[in-house]
Amino acid sequence: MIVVHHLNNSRSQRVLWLLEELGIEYEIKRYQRNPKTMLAPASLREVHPLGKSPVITDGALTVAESGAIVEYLVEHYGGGRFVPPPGTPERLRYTYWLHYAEGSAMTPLLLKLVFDRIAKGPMPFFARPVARAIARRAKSAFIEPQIAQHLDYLEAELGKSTWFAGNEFTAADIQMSFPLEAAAARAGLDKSRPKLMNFLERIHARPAYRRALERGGAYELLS
Ligand SMILES: N[C@@H](CCC(=O)N[C@@H](CS)C(=O)NCC(=O)O)C(=O)O
Repeated sequence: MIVVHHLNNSRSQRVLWLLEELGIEYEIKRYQRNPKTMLAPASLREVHPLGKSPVITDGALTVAESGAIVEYLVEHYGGGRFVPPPGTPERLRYTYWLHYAEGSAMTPLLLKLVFDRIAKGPMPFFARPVARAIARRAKSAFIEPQIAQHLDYLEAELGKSTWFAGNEFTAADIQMSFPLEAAAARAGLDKSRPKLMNFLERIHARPAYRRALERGGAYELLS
């Protein structure tokens, strides 16, 4: 039996969604973030040394890192579904988006989250104006232009095909959902990029996405 070690408000939601799309049985073991630090509890390190979410166990096997989990589940339980056939241009695009989501898109989004927190976090009153000025400068000079460049690129890519890897929905769309949801929640993705907003609407309407939310619990996007 597959067990999803599920941290509240996390990327693990994507794994629940994929499992629902695949229609296979799984269990959820829940972990709660520390409300102050937002870090996962130490008990998650008993599953995998990094103690990050998502992580799954399948019998004796432990698989961490969302891209690797997606590949594992599609390969072992997909029966050819949610992945383009090997050797096709769509398959290469699929692999690209599977890596891009965490390897490229999440970097500036995470930096934005960190600098937003620095500016708002507790500190001596005399340090606050300096910390705020540094955070503002880092965001305006580097982070926000980077996010805008990624979002423009993604908007253009979704002008070429219905889904990220081609005209069929694949697990790469599931993997891409997190950076786009994070961008909509806290990094300015809005209706000025209609193809991306339409992508979000389409995924949110999928019955499997809704079932995953029901089982995992509504989530708020953090990191
Ligand atoms: N690239 C990793 C990122 C894993 C990650 O950072 N997960 C966050 C939740 S979305 C986490 O576990 N945060 C809590 C912590 O770092 O303690 C993946 O895609 O699996």
